[in-house]
Amino acid sequence: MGNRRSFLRKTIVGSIAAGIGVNLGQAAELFDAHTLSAEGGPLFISTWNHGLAANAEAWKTLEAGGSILDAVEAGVKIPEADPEVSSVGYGGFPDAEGHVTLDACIMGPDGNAGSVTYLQEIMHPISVARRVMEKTPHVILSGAGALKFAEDQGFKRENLLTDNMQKEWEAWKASGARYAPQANWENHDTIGMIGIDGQGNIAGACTTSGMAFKHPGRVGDSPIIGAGLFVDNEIGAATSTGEGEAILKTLGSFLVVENMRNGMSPKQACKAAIERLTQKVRVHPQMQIAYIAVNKSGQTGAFSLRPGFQYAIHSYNNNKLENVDHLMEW
Ligand code: SD4
Repeated sequence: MGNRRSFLRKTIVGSIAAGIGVNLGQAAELFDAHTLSAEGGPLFISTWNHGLAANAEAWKTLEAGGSILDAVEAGVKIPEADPEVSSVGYGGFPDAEGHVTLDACIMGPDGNAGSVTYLQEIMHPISVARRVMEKTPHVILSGAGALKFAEDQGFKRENLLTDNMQKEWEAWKASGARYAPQANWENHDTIGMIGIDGQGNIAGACTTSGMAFKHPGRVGDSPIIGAGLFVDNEIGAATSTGEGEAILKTLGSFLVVENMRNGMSPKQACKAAIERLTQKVRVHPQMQIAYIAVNKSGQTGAFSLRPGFQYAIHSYNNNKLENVDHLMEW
């Protein structure tokens, strides 16, 4: 972030504190609340509570001089490598045959994008997606081809199925092995992150192990540009979490960005995309869907189909979880 903005912020926060008799922390909060939307970033938002650690890492990366693309990649690598996060990367729920299969995509301010689907044995699918974007003329590589590309690029093959997940899978098999979409798993699921830097450049990343016990070969919304993530550097960006099939059928993240292009705020845009989904797709009792979005001026917003979804917002000195309004009850 620019030194000029950082200097200005310090000066203004000092004056606010002196002028209205609050401490520096309170003044900083006031400043951030009232200037981010006017001046844009830096700002990171991420889905679910695992977004807090991801945002913190993204912020650190940007502060150390990384690009906004570097920042979102570094951010989502935190839950990818965390065995306790059961919905992303290492330690994620396996498919019906006990294999952890990963989907991820990344999109930059220049409109370039890369993606991997059905990738196995690689800890950081987001980094492979970035290589697809930067090193190939393609957007998506899948399955065995994506794995071969990753190995050619120097990524190491690793076992991503933890003992805990092996037990979960065995218990699921023993219980009759019926697939049922499950959302809001311990308040974390797919991580989708959007970042906007001090110059207003926007990038996004989305990575997941997909729905637990899914059919082998199944690919969700998360690695599909326009469904799980979409960035338009002139307008804003959106990313999604929840039952990928419904998001795919309505191209949800693209729709949110188009709604913002047509004048809606990020929250209105997310709400309208959830409403569209309920008109076009059969909504079953376990379905959860959520979108988060940022517009070019750094306003954020989110909306979910059902209660329980939260997103993490990181602005200056402040990384917090925000509750999100929903359309219908469970
Ligand atoms: C998927 N959207 O694969 C992802 C997973 C998820 O709640 O977010 N589940 O469909």
